[in-house]
Amino acid sequence: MERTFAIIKPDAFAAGHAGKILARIYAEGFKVVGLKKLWLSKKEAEGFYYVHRERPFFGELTDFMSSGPCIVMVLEAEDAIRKWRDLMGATNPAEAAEGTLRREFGGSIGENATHGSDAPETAAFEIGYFFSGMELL
Ligand code: 3AN
Repeated sequence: MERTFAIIKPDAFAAGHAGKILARIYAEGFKVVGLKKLWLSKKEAEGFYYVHRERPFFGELTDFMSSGPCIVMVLEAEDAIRKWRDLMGATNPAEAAEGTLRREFGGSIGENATHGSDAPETAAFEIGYFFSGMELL
């Protein structure tokens, strides 16, 4: 079993899509090991996206991620990292495959409804950024 870190981003949460996204998560066979609603500060968003600090969209991305509440989750499944990225679809919703979450709920490359870790090291950092061990029993 593998764990990955996921976010229902502020755009999807504000649009009322959290319930539908969670229903897909359960339907695809993930176990939801951790879940909480948060409203990130700009600083917290910058810390989370630290690896992207040199990218031109860093300011836009961290403004958006701190613009409203989101839901952060730890999902468990076999091959969870790849499985969750497949379910999300491509970063740009316009390029995401039919049936993926970003295709259905994403509005643009910046406001794309969901986040998912891209590798085991990233998942470990991201899970630890938001959850203590005791919250993931
Ligand atoms: P992914 O989330 O699919 O792994 P990354 O790691 O390339 O994509 O980018 C991290 C986040 O940065 C994306 N989820 C998206 O919200 C944002 N982002 C990526 N590219 C752009 C862009 N060209 N303009 C604005 N935001 C972007």
